[in-house]
Amino acid sequence: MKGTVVKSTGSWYEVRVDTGKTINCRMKGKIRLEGIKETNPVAVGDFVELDEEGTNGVIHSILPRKNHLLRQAVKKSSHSQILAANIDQAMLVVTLKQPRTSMGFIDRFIISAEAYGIPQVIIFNKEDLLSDEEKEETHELVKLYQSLGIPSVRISALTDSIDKIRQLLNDKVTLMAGHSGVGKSTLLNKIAPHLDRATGSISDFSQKGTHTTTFAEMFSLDETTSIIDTPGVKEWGLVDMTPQEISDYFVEMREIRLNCKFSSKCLHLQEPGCAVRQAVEEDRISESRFNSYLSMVAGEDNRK
Ligand SMILES: Nc1nc2c(ncn2[C@@H]2O[C@H](COP(=O)(O)OP(=O)(O)O)[C@@H](O)[C@H]2O)c(=O)[nH]1
Ligand SMILES: [Mg+2]
Ligand SMILES: [Zn+2]
Repeated sequence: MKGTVVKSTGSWYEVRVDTGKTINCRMKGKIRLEGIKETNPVAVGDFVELDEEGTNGVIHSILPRKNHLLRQAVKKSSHSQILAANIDQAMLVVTLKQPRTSMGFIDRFIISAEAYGIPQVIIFNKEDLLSDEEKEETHELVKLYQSLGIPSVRISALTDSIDKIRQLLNDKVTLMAGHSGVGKSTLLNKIAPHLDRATGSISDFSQKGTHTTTFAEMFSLDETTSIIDTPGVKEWGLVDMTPQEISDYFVEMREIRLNCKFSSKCLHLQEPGCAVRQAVEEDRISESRFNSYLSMVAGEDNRK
């Protein structure tokens, strides 16, 4: 039988098979995937082959992946985590308040997804909590990311209609990620009330280690639309990228960097005749994006 992994606890996997039924599975021995160091790297979204064993199942192979999204933990640099596999887009939920998501975090997420060829979407949530000034700031950020070709929406999951978001999800498998407490489960509940996902109280997420969503889990919204709710991530590190690659993944630099005097080698730091820095000065590249770029190239550890 073949199926899709819809939930993984690390030792047990829920697999949805063609009949629509979900089977609890374990892994048979150690399965390796080409190009991946870890053994048993099964993630939500993986297509697997399994045998039924009584009421449970045994996964005996993982089918080749279209893609996956990998996150590097910062403290233990050898530790990376596959958030999900075979996804059509990565939706980052962020907030300017309670808890504020940093620009660096947003850009590291965007660059990582870009590196895996996964289109991105950004949801700026909790609009209802913002001052006029903060609303203006969000508006500017939405404009910025839209101009980079990334659909971006501001919303209050508590008070607004989520029609705009539902449309972005249609006919796709979407991974939803973000800090704990930004409102992922609240959004999901609004999109699919029957799911009744547990959500955290405002005081919960500020307490270290409290996560209402413990494991990634995929839900189907209709026959061709699924969404994956993930546990909150505190930090987002880049996986093995050279400065050249990083500058490639900043879409707004791609063309401009060809005009740098030492175009193939320019890292846009102090090199003479740098077209990228010129573009920043002329506001054709946003300063906040360029700052994110600089901190990534410097390998800085401000990855919160
Ligand atoms: N004021 C306000 N609170 C929200 C909004 N969205 C979510 N929350 C609250 O934020 C807290 C965390 O939400 P939750 O969905 O559990 O976040 P998750 O950790 O990303 O899944 C809960 O108390 C929600 O009620 C919003 O748009 N506005
Ligand atoms: Mg949650
Ligand atoms: Zn340059």
